[in-house]
Amino acid sequence: MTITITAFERSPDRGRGLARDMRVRWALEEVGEPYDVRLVTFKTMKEPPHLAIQPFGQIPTYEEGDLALFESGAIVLHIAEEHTGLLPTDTNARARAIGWMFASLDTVEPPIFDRSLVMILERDEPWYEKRLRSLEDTIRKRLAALSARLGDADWLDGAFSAGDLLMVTVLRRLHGSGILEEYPNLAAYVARGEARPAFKRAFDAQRAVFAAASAG
Ligand code: GTB
Repeated sequence: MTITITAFERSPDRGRGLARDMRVRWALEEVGEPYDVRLVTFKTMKEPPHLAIQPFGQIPTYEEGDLALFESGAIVLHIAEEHTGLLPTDTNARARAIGWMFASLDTVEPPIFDRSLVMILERDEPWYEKRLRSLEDTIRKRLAALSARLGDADWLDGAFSAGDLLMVTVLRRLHGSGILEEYPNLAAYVARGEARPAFKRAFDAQRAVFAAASAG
C-alpha cells in the first residue's frame, strides 16, 4: 500500500530540513519504504480535508490504506514498529529506545523549539534578552546531561534506533547557534546521524521540494 506523507509546499526553513516531515522521511528511508508526498500550503493545512487528518492543521501526516496518523513521534514509532531496523527486538532494549524517543520530544525539544520561536516572534519585546538567556540555560542543562549520558558511545543505547533518529532531528535545530559545539560529543553525534545514507536521501528529497518551489 502506498504511503503518503504531507510536507510544506514552501518550507519556512528554506530547505534546511528542520520541519518535522524530515524525521518521517528519514525513518521511511532507514527502513527502505517508498513514499509519496502531498505538499500543503499554510492555507490548505487549515482547511477541512487536512484538518480531518491533522486536527491542529499541521504537518506532517501519514496515510497508508485505512490508517491516517498525525504527530511526528507517533508516525516514527509506527514506522519503527512495522519494520525492522529502528527498534531493538529485545523487549527491554526496545522499551529503552522508545524512552529515548519520548525524551527527545518531551524533554529536549521544548526549550530548543521555544528558543527558535522566541527569536522569530519576540525579538522586539522588552523581555526578549532575558527570555532567550533563560531558554538557553535550560537547553544547556539538557545538553550537558545528554552529553554525559552519551559519553564516547556512537548512539544513545547500543545500535542506532528511532530514539537517535528523533534526538538528532531535535538537536539539528541548534545548528548555527554555537550551543551544540559546546558539547563536542553531541556535535559529533549529530554529524554521525547526518552522515547516514538514509538521512542524506531524506534531506535531499525535502531540499528538492524547496528548490522547486523557489524556481516556480
Ligand atoms: N507535535 C507535532 C508533530 O510533532 O507532528 C508538531 C507539528 C508541527 O509543529 N508542525 C509544524 C507546522 O505544521 C511544522 S514543523 N506548523 C504550521 C502551523 O502550526 O500552522 C515545525 C517547524 C516549522 C518551521 C521550521 N523552520 O522554519 O525552521 C522548523 C520547524
